[in-house]
Amino acid sequence: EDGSQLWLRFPAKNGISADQIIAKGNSPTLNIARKELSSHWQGQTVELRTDKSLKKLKDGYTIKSSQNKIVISAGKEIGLLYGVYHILRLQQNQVSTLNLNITEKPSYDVRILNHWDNLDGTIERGYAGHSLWKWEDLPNIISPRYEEYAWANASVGINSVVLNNVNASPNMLREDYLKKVKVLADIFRPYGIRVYLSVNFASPKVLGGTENSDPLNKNVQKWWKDKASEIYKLIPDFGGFLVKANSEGQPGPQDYGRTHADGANMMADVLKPYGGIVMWRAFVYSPSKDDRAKQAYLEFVPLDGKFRDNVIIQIKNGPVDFQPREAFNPLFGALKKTPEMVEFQITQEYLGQANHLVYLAPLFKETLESDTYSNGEGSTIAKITDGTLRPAKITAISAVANIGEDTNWTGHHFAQANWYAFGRLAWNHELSADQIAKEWITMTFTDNEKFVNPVKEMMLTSRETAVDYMMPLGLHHIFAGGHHYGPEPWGDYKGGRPDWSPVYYHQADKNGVGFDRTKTGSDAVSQYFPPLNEIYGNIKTCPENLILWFHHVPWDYKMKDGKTLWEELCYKYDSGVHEVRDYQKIWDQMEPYIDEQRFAEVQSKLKIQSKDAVWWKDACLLYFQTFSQMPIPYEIERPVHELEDLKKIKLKMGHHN
Ligand code: BDP
Repeated sequence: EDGSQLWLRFPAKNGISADQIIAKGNSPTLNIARKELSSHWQGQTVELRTDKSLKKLKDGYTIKSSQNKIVISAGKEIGLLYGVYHILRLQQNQVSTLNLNITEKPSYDVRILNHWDNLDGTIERGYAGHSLWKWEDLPNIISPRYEEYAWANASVGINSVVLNNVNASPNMLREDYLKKVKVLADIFRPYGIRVYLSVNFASPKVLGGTENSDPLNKNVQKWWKDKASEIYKLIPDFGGFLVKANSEGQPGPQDYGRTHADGANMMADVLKPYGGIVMWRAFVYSPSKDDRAKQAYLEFVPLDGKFRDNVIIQIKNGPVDFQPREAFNPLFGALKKTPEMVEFQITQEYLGQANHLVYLAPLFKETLESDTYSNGEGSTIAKITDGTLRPAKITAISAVANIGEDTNWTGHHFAQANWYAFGRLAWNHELSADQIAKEWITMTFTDNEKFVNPVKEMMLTSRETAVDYMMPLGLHHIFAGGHHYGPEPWGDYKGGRPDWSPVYYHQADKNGVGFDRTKTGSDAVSQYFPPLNEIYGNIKTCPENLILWFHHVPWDYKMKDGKTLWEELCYKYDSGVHEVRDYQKIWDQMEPYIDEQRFAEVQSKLKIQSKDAVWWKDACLLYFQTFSQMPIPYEIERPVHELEDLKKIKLKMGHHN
């Protein structure tokens, strides 16, 4: 049992016979649906019907069943395939399919994974081995995993992928690479998956020899126009471009005194005739200016209304960078006339990478359910991005993938759940983290309740646990520089970028700790709609789980439970450690219910996580204690490290950016 089968584990015996599958047509997508049924479906006869009147359901479908027959109807063939996965999921979850009356319509049109894969096979922030895409072998040699990958995505409704890193090599758009991309697109197409590419803004100059890459330069525009036509000849359903521009050293329109809108629109215009879109990232910040958490808003709000209708602004869930917990990004809801989409990170760059068990659905839900108040109460990020509050031509949701060539795809067996959860929420953002966890556990391991219940509990609490042992109470970005794995709250990159230094984010001194983002501080609170600006801006009303995000809080500040801030911090770190210890106890009792290999692999990862939790606790408490000068409460586990030793660890691991 190596985990390679993901959640796609079906009964060993065959499914229904060919005469129990009623479907007209022979398209590749329909044939996959037939194959799934005849290999895995063990219930009634299934009829698949395309029905033009169901076009309004987009990729959705209806399922109606009786004792003898299930009818799946959809406006498009891909909806039929999704319907087939739906009934297979019910079968795997032991749900009766005798009396179904289901209508499904996806929450988002574009449900997209962003791969941060480089052309040399490495993956930026990838922890599951090298890239799945074998660029050297393509277009001639075809890995069987391309189709398995498409299969897994289709089974949860993911319908789009960006193949390459947002820090994009211009070579991605070279003719030879496009021919390789075409092969992948052809394999993915029957599974309903469209291919997109990250593009480097300087491509015209680098590849085409234009004098610059100024978006208003006619030669540059022509280069992109020709490139688009070349791409669409190879890949007629090509999805479009993802662009990281003028961010962390990447080229962009500002290099030529142009705006993000100028850059995005130039690309949007060349893609428009083919139905392509531009996902333009709002992740922009520079060291010289304001509070990093404010910069995306400052940059994009003045451009609202200036973008073409096939541009969508892709916004990370938080305003800093995929931290264990951030306030939501205030740009959500602030653009009134420009479509917005969320970018989540499935790969656990800041959450213990492939070593820690952290189930991310609660984090995704926290963002989607955050009320921005942009159009009054109830203006959740889900409703802003899914078209409910902002009628949009296209709606989308994205996440940075955690997939690599490791046998189990994601490094940690439980990291598969995060890929699964993203897909399920992209399809239906109203599903609960609980339901998704239950489905996933049942499909991936066993339906035995003695396993499902405790493991689900562990998953559901795991994100908060990681917050507790890494950065509770709104602390953020106190990671070791470069790799972002362990703690480095003392990090102060003098001569480097202050906005990459942990000390910039926690601001600890003898009075207290935390980033003052109130009116008298950086005033990031003003970027939130009322009443949130007031709620966050007032230390008395600010939620305590974000208090150090918005306030510089005195060490002896009284928290709601009567403890001082310092004590509260100590207890939080300590409870994080205890929670992971509890996971070890839970997991060890799970041995009888599952296979040896996965049991042992998860067990050994939990040991690492436990040690890391202690490492985090000791590093942060011993370091912050040098400012607070207060004792660590005696009920709490004593540190087992010396601060000076912990500080040396960073030298061993080094910095790469
Ligand atoms: C940060 C990563 C960096 C990415 C960047 C981005 O550390 O590797 O390139 O975000 O999203 O999280 O562009």
